[in-house]
Order: sequence, then C-alpha cells, then structure tokens
Amino acid sequence: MKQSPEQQIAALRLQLAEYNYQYYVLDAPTVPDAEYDRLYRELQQLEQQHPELVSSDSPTQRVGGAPLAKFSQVQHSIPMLSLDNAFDAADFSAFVKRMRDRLDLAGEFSFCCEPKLDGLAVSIRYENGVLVQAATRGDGNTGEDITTNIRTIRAIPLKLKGDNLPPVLEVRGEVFMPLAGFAQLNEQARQQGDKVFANPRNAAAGSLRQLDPAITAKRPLMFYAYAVGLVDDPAGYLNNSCHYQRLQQLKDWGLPVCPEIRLVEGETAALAYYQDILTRRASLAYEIDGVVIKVSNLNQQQALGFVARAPRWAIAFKFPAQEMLTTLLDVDFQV
Ligand code: NMN
Repeated sequence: MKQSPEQQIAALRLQLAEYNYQYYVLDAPTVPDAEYDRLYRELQQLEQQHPELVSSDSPTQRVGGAPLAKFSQVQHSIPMLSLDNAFDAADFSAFVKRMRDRLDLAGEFSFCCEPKLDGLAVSIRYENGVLVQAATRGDGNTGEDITTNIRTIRAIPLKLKGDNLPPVLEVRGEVFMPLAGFAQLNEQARQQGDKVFANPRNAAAGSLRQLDPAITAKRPLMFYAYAVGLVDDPAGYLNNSCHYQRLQQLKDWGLPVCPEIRLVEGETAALAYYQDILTRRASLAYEIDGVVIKVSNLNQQQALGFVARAPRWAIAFKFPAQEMLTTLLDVDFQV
C-alpha cells in the first residue's frame, strides 16, 4: 500500500535522525554520505510540496529564522553551579576525606570520572522529547537564550529517541570545538585574511554567541551531555541509583555523551583515571583542562548537598599548566 506524504515524511525524519545519531553521536555511520544526502533531499522535496507538514523538529529545519537583534534572557530553574578545584593528589584526598567524614562512611565511593572539556556550559530543555530551549550558563542563575544556535549543532538531537521520555528534561553539558574543526576554521580564516581564534574555547564561545544562526551553523561545534537539570519525570525513567547510569540513559535517548567517561571504585582508581587521561591528553580530539570526579551514588550526592555555589560531591581535578606537564608526568601520586 502506498504511504501518504505524511507517513513518508515521518519515516524519512526518523531514518535521518537515526543516521544522524550513528554518525555524530556514535561516530559509526552505517550508510554512505551519498545515501544520507539522497534521503535528506527527498525529505526536502516532500516538505516543499507539503509545507503544512513542515515542523521545527525536522532535520531540514536546523538553521532557521532571521538573525536576532539581541539574545533574550533565560532564568535557570535550577542554578548552573561551578565546581571546586583540586590541583594535586593531596587536594583530591582531602576532598574524599571530607565527604567520608560527613557521611560517616568507612568504605569507598563509586566515582563517575569525566574529562573536563574546555568549552561552554549550556542547558538544553526538552519537552516531551522535543528541543524547546537552550541557554548559556551566564551567571549561573540567568543565561542567554541561544536556542537557534544550539539547534544548528548536528550532534544535538532536535527530538529525542524512544517512547520512554519524561515530559520535561533539562540536559546540561558542554559545547566545544574539536581540535580538527578548530584547525580547519583557523586555516580558512587565514586564507581569507580574517582574524584567527586564539584557542578552541574562544572559537566555541564566539560561534555560540553569533546573532545569526546561519554563521553558527558553519562552525564545527560539538556537544557532550554531563548532567541533568530540572526534570519532570513521573514515570521515574531517571530514578537510577547512580549518575553514571543516568548518563547512559541520556545516551539511549540520543544525546552525545563523552566516550571517555568511566565508573570507577574508590580513590585509587579515580587517581589512576586522572593519570590515564593526563597521559592521553594530547591524543584526544578536543582540549581538556582536567578531569571532573563525581560521587556517582545519587543518595550520597543528596546527603552531601551543596556549599555556596558548588556541590560537595564533585571536584574539578585540574591538570598542571601545559609547560609543567613533561616534568609532572613522571611523578607518581602518593595515595
Ligand atoms: O548538514 P548535515 O545534514 O548534518 O550533513 C553534513 C554532512 O554529514 C553531509 O555530507 C552528510 O552526508 C554527512 N552525514 C552523513 C551521515 C551518514 O549517516 N552517513 C549522517 C549525517 C550526516
């Protein structure tokens, strides 16, 4: 039986979203680009013939709207916090001891260990699986509405995968520019006699703060999710016992999560993670300035709570400045 245009459009969107996920999130495309492009053009043609069927979550609608005059403000429903820092193994050990004392815990913590990406923290709000708003961190309470720019980042789904979706889900994570894209962008700028960006972080910030989403769309930006903000989740899809599992759930919903994230048992293993990432830092596809180590158990997180503007249950374990690296790499941590 022949499908209606509506059915054809729905099927093409679903297929393209899946290919997009495989390509940008899993980094494992299953079809050649030519096939993806063919289906994309087919969708474009169908939407041109049936403009009433165009919806904002269609992959053809990533770049839309006229340039903004200015960004409007967004109030974060849950503040976007910063992190305390640790600069050496002693700081890290003191962090673990403080938590153990506070919880009167004799055993070890499970830690979710993540590279600390050098980009910009953003919050992206999905309602019933559809991307409706995105904001910068700003001062932690109020950020800028960068929805039209976030929509141009191909790795960020306009619509989440699956049926088990919460009515409201705020995803927090980092927008950054991978090193290869950064090098290409600067090479292009050099050839055109334009100003080059000092580093990938500046390039990512400059790209996200464009008032014209058509410019942002041309910038090679990437996103990794690392936390949730406000959720309305009556079915309890995110009622996992652990932060790491929550990240796996975000990934299942189609959100990109950094493949270097690990769940480890105990302080020694967390330090080993730090060392491992530090050793491999130069071979990663993006810039990082440390690792973030979080207590993964959500009950423990809750019991630990927050102090001032940072959680007690997480720390940014910073890498030494680049020039100090060679000497420090050979030094073992005292645990
Ligand atoms: O602008 P979009 O549609 O995201 O595409 C950019 C490039 O990436 C195109 O060349 C496209 O072919 C490619 N792409 C390929 C796949 C795939 O599954 N082979 C998926 C998404 C994008």
